[in-house]
Amino acid sequence: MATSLKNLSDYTANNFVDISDKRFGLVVAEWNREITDVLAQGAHETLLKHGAKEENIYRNSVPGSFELTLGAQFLAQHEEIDAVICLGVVIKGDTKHDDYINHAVAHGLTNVGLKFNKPVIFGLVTTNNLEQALDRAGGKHGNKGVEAAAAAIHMLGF
Ligand code: RBF
Repeated sequence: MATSLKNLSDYTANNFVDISDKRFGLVVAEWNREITDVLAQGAHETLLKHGAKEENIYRNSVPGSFELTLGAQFLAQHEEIDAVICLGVVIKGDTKHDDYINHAVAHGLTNVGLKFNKPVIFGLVTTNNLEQALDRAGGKHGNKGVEAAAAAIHMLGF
């Protein structure tokens, strides 16, 4: 489904489990920081809104989205972390860097989740331009950080 047809108001909290004792790792890329900060804020607020405790949310930054995978692994390997939420913004440029980064992160995060058997959420906003990224970080297409947090809570109830 195109992201334009789905935004943060779409997620349903009906089946959310009690997360008051769950511990969350947030891994946030510093590239495009003005945008990733908004994603992180959305994720953080969503976790609190659904019952997570402030002291159970561990935020870490990585230089760029490519490093989200290793950052996720550093957190996921700790038994006390229940879910990891990875947030980054990759904007298409003149070269194919975006393709390489996006595919590497998608595969990497999939592997970390499978290796540690816990939710590792792909909150990577991949866009053609800055405007599309802003639209997805508190703009007209919602905040993908909110949706990433909702996905983590959903998966904890699996
Ligand atoms: N990281 C991002 O999170 N978003 C980007 O849009 C982004 N663009 C990049 C473009 C180029 C040409 C390069 C070399 C790196 C870029 N990075 C970006 C950084 C990348 O994720 C990583 O931090 C560095 O390549 C160091 O491993």
